[in-house]
Formats: sequence, C-alpha cells, structure tokens
Amino acid sequence: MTSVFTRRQLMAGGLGLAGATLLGACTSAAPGSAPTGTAQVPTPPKLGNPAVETTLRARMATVDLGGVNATTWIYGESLPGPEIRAKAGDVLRVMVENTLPVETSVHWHGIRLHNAADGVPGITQDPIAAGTNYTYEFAVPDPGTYFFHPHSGVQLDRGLYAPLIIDDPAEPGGYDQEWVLVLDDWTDGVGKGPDDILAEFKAQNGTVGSGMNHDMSGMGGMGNSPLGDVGDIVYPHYLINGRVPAQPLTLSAKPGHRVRIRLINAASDTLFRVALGDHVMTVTHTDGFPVQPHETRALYLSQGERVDLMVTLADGVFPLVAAAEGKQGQGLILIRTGGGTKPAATVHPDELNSDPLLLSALMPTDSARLPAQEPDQIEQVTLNGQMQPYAWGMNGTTFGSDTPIRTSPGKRVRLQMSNMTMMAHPMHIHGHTWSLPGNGGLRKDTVLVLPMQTITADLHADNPGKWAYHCHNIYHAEMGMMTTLQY
Ligand SMILES: [Cu+2]
Repeated sequence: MTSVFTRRQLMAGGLGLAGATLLGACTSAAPGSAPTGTAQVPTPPKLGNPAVETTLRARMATVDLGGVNATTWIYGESLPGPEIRAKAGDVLRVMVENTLPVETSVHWHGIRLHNAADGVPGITQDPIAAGTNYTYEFAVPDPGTYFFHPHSGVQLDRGLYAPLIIDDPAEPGGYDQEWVLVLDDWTDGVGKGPDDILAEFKAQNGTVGSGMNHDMSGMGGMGNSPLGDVGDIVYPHYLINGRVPAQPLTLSAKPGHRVRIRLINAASDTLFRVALGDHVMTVTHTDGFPVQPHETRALYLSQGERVDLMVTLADGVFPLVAAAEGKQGQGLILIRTGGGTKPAATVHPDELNSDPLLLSALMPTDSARLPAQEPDQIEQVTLNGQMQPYAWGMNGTTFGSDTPIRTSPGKRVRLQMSNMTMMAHPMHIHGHTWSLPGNGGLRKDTVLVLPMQTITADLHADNPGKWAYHCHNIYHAEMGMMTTLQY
C-alpha cells in the first residue's frame, strides 16, 4: 500500500505512520485558530454559584480499547472521558488543564450557553495554550443528552470527548436503569493520525464550487448506503464506550427492566446505523429535546447527534450494534439479563435491515416547540464540495473567506440548507436548538442533510454572540465547511 488514497477513499488503517508526538506540531493550524475578532463576543452574564465544579485534564495516555492499545489524547483517566452531570438551570465551573503538547479548547455541544463559554478558538476565545489552564463557567438551561469535545483542528478524532448529561428535576423518569453509550470511529495511535489524514486531504488542493456538484464521481461512493455517501475514511475500529467489538463491554440488567439508553455519536467521519437485537426501541428525545414517542427497530445517528431510547429488556443476552454506515465494521455492546451464548463480534441483528429511522423524521412534544412565528429573515445556505479533489464548503466558499450570517436580537431566522453535493452532511448550530418547520417544529442542533436535499431550520435569535455553524464531519469542518451566525 504505497498510496493511502484509493479513488474514493482514504484508508486510515494499517500504515501506523503517526505517533502522537509527531502529530502535535501541526494541530494548531486550524481554520480560525488566530484569535481575531474575539472583542465582539458579548460580556458574560453574572452567574450564580456553581452547582458543579470539576477539573478536566486533557492529556496523552495509552488506552486499552479491548486488546488493542492506542496512545492518544484523552480527558482524565478514561475513554470516553469523565461524564459531567448537572440539573437544568445549574451553573457549571470546569477548569481545563491542558497538558497536551499543543493548544486546545472545549466546546459544550448543543448547550444554549453564553457565547464566551462556547469554546471556539478564533471566534469566542483564544486557544488554551499548551501547559496552561482555562476555566469555563456557564449555566445549562435545558435538560438532555449532550457531550463535549475540543473545537481545535481535528482533535475530536482522538479520544477527547465525554458525555454531558443535564437532568430534568421535573421529569418522572420511570425507568430502572440508565446507560450512556458513546459511539466513535477510531484510528489514532493504531492507524494514521488525524492530522496526517487531514494533511493528505488538504494536499489534494480541491476547491468548492458555488452550485450543484456535477462531478458524478461521487455517485455510489464508499459502500452502498441508501443515504448516499456518508463517510470519507475507512477506520481500523469502531467503538462503543471505548471498546472494540472483539472485547465489548457487557451491561447487566433484569428481564423486564425498562432502560433509558442515551446514545451519543462522537465520531468524526462515521454515521452509525443502530439496533438492539430482538428488541423494539422507543425514541423519546433527540439532541436533548423530547419527541413524540416513536417505536423503531433501527435508527441512523450522524456525527454530533444524540438520541434517547427506552427499551424493555427481554430475557437473555443481546447485542446493541452500531454499524458504520457505508463502511465495513461496527461497534458493539452486550446487554445481559439472563443465560445465553455471547454473540460474536460480527453479529448482525436482523433489526439493522428494517428501514432505519432518520431522526429528522421525528415530531416534537408540545412542550418542546418554539412558539409559532413567521420568519423575519430567510437565509439560503448551500452546502458545496466533493471528495475528489477533496474540498468542502458552504455558500460556495470556505471558512475564512465566508460572509457571516448576520441578524439582530429577537428575530426569527430561517436557514434553508440545500445540499448540492453527493454526500450527507450533519449540520450543527452552536448556542441554539433549531426548530424544523417541516416536522412540526422538531428541535435539533444537529441535522443530517442528505444529498440534494433541502432542510429548513428556524431559530429564535435570543442568545447574542458569534456562533459557529458547520458540518460535524470534523474533516469537512476543517476543510472549511463552516460559517458563523452573528448578532
Ligand atoms: Cu459535511
């Protein structure tokens, strides 16, 4: 294997070129990493005493993925990092100790926090330099399933991620157990390093056009997902809670137990198709917000999306599988409530083939809806680019050359996102949760826009600042598929 590129794919595995120390030097070359324009970030509000205070140490470590050792960067002692848990309305104070060889940052994904705590170097703060500390302090207004990760280069594609769970004191619960499961695609310290993968993409030196991508080399793409192209990179491993499927974690419960499962997709380039063998799952929330309960046997979870499920467990041992869509491989967790043989690492429950749910097809509960209002402002947003030569952007350009979307406080802003590419893009807005008028006002902060699809997403401009708005395929974002909303 002399070239890592095939016509359509970048192979992350097998070459083992990159050690973590080698990679450090180029990480700071992220778009927007120059601390420009931070003066426009609104003054942070006065906050009450923190209910949750913790320290997060970003560090280099060797982790055991289940018979596979990887030297990588993690938070604290584990992969995923330590869960942070609070109640809606709490103030959090988190001191980040950066013991990495490069600068970093922490973004609190999906949280409607004040702008200065949003954790985006070059937009809301200066980067946290190597060997220094930085304290984030913010209130968490909305209950739900969130997570945190760096917003610096492609650091997300290492082990720097952990759940952020906001409990709702008013919620009745009504379940026996709760499990938080984090999905990831893994190469760092095993195959190629994320910075080397990005460098090879950049070396293709592609440009984005402004219109439809007529280059049909994107057709068919990697694998054969009914969603079109969904990923650019073949990873050596896919993980659930830091484990490869050969040595999966086993979760124990009793038959008949009702379990709330919070799924978080922390992957950089992988959309997962998720199913629990021999079970129907009831979707109750997505991106933190409640939905009208929806039963399904399988669902798609794209990068940055979260979903809460309720399941009533049968008697036996069952595989929860997160299959890498359009790729080979899967993540696995076993759920044991009784006797039975442990499924193989390659187990493929029939449920995976049963018309997986796209989360953007859900409907919100009445309590989750934004008040109905006609848009004051409508913005057309195009998603542009292609895989060969690799280039991704928005509105016909790339971040840094982009024109920010500007509005003013109190406005209802409608974003009409038209995907002009042959690839699906999980688009993410910071500091707000969209309302999707096509789905009765479904609330989402990350929405998968399929090839040639237009998705309309409204927001209420009630949280002033400079907010990143980008694709949550981290390689797409780093190539420039990002802009800002400012007011
Ligand atoms: Cu994308």
